[in-house]
Amino acid sequence: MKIGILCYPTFGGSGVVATELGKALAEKGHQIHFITYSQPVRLEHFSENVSYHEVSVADYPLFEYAPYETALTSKLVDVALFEKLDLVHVHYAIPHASVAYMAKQILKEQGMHAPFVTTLHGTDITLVGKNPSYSPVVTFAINQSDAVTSVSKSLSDETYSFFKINRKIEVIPNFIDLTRFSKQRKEHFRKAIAPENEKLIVHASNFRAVKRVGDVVKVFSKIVEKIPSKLILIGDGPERVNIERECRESKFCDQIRFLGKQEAVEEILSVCDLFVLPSETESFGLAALEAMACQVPVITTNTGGSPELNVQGITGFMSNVGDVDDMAKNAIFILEDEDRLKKFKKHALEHARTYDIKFIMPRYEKVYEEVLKIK
Ligand code: GMT
Repeated sequence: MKIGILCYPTFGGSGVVATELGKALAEKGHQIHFITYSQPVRLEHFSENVSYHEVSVADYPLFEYAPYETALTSKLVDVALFEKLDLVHVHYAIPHASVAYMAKQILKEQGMHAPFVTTLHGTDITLVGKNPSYSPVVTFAINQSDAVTSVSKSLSDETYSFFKINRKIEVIPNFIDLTRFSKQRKEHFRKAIAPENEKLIVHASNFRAVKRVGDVVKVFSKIVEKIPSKLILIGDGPERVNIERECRESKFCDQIRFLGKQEAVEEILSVCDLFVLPSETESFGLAALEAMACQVPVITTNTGGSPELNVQGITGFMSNVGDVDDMAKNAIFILEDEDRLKKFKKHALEHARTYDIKFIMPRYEKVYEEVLKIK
């Protein structure tokens, strides 16, 4: 199949899923065309079946806001016609689903049928999509999609309960490439960060308010009182400056390292003992799955799609949002006993294996096949 993919190219779950899925489809022989405003972060290497088409937005003094959607639609139309795309897969509803709808109408006028699949990722529904500035368009574009998927049952339930949706939403969870995300021998990293063999606690995110990174630090400050440990914070985003300020003023400053954005997250995860993701909401929690694949148990909240991924008492623990005492208590329980820690690590990996891209990618292919049957 010839598939156009629209996504956000930056660090972030939806872009990662879009890029990894596109790469895997390409490996299987499909021709993949990424259309976005900069090179997707995980699209590092040349691949015979992958092309990247950059969208440039022509500016004009009249524009207070340059019309990215118009430029993206035009680029999609151009690529679809020239490359003879069979279908378009859009990741993150805003603005990609309405862009694909518009392109479909333009292409129809030119005698081409270009169906589109919309994958809902989370904040496009739970935070941004609900905003009245966007919700009518999001509702319309979801209903007009030729197929809709969501990354968890919780997200699909939330979509049905908030928007007037008159069509099926298929749940296809996030996935993991276990050839990349697996425990690697990086003992020298561990030595450098934790020379006294302290336990390593880790968090990775885009440091947006929804991630509640402040809670990670609170949980860590309780753990470190009982168990010698270090905290590694991976990623960057709007809240980082505040968290960094707080940490600099805390007595644990020396035990906390901010690593910023990292390409090879799996190398760092490989030496860690516990991942903390205390988000306000998390439609799936890809970062937690990546940790589990590297044999790192997880402490998450019990909201959104987290209970679909994190098995209470087996792969880690879940607590109510903001309940840092409970999170710390559970973290200490996992870390204080070596045998118990080993068990949690083993179970985290076993569970992560069920999300192997090998099992999940064919489910998207099936959706594409269904869509192509409908004319
Ligand atoms: O977590 C973010 O803020 C990034 C966001 C995105 O759209 O890039 O991630 C969402 O999509 C991921 C991939 O499907 C999910 O694993 C994340 O749970 C989801 N984030 C939230 O729901 C907050």
